[in-house]
Amino acid sequence: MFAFPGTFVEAIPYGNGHINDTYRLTFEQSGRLVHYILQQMNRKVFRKPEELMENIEGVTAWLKKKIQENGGDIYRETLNVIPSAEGKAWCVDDTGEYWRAYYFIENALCLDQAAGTQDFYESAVAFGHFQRLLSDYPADTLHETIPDFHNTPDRFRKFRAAVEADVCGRAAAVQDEIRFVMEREAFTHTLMDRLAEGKLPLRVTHNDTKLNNIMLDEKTRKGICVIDLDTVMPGLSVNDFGDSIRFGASTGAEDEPDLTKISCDLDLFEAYTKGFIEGCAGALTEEELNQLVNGAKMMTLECGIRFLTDYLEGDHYFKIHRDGQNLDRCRTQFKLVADMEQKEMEMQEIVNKYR
Ligand code: ADP
Ligand code: GN1
Ligand code: MG
Repeated sequence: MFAFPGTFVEAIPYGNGHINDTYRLTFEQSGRLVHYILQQMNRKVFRKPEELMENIEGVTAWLKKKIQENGGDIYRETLNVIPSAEGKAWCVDDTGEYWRAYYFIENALCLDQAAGTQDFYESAVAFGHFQRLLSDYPADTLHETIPDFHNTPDRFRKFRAAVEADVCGRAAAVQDEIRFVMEREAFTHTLMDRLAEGKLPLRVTHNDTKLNNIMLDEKTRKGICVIDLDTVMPGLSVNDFGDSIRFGASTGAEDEPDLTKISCDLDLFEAYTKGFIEGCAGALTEEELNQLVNGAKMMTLECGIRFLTDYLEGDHYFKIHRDGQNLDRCRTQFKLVADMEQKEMEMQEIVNKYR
C-alpha cells in the first residue's frame, strides 16, 4: 500500500465529486498535522485504471517541467502523485479496488458556486492557461480513459436506447424531459461535424472543467491548480469553455429542485469568457471563438442527457445522495439550455467584445 510518514490521525470523506471516493487523510509528523488525498478510483467509470494513471503521471510530469521553467511552485500548481510502497502510481487492495494518493493542496479553496464574478474569472484564466501549457503535449501518448466522452451524438444514441429499454419503468413520468432532448437531436451534431470537417482543431483538453475541479488560493483567490485530471484527453476547447459555463454561470446548484432559481447569469458568463480568452492567450482560432456559445449549450445539453440517461438506467453512474437527484440535475441543465437559447445573441455579443 502507501507508506505515508508519521502517525495516522484520521480519514474523512472529502469533496463533492460525483465519480471517485475521495478521503482526506491526516498524519502527525513531528508535532505537525499533514494532509493527503486518498482516492478510490471508480472502476465502473474507468475500466483501465493503469492507463488512466499513466495519463496522469505523464501530464503532471509535463506540467511540473513547465511550472519549473516559469519559476512556479510544483507542489501547489499541479497535482503530485504519491507513489506506492512498490513504486507505482496506484495500489490495488485485497478486493481488487484501485487507489491513488496525492499531496494535499493547502490554503486553497474548491468552490461549488462562484462567490462572485472575480472568482469565476480567475478560474477561467487558470483553465485557459492549463490548456495552453498542454498545447504541445504529445496527444498520441494519451489513452482514451472514457471512449466518446464528449461525443454528443453518441450520448444521444445511448439516451434513446435507455428510453427504449426503460429498465426502471421511469420513462412515462419524464416525457417532457425526453421530448426536450428529442427536439434537439440535430443540434447534438454541431460540434462533432465541425471537428470531422477540420473546422475545429483537436487539442489536449481537460474535459471536466467544473468549478470544483480547480483550486483557488485562499488569500489571492487566483486559480492555482487544475485538479481531477482523469479525463485529460484530446478534445475541443469549446467544450472545456462550455462545461465551465454550464456549472459555474448557473444561478443555482446543479441539483436545485426549484427551477425558478436556475438561469444563466450573463455577468458570470462575461467574466468567464474574458478570463478564458485571456488564459488561452491568442491560441483560439476564429472558428473556436465562433463556437464558444455552442460549446456552452452543448455541454449543458449533453450533461443533462447524461443525468437523464443515468436516472432512466437506475443511477449507476453519477453518485446520488437522495432519490430523484439525477432527475433534478437533468432538469437544471435543460432549464439552462432553454435560457441560453433565449440569450444566445447576447452571449455572442459578449464573446465578440473580447475576441
Ligand atoms: P471526482 O472525480 O470524484 O470529482 P476529484 O479528483 O475532483 O474527484 O476530487 C474530489 C474533491 O476532492 C475535489 O473537488 C477537491 O475538493 C478535493 N481534492 C482533490 N484533490 C485534491 C488535492 N490534491 N488537494 C486538495 N483537495 C483535493
Ligand atoms: C462528473 O468527477 P466530477 O464530479 O468532477 C463527470 C463530468 C460531469 C460532472 C457533472 C468522469 O464530474 O463529466 O460533467 O460530473 N465526470 C466524469 O457534475 O464522468
Ligand atoms: Mg471532480
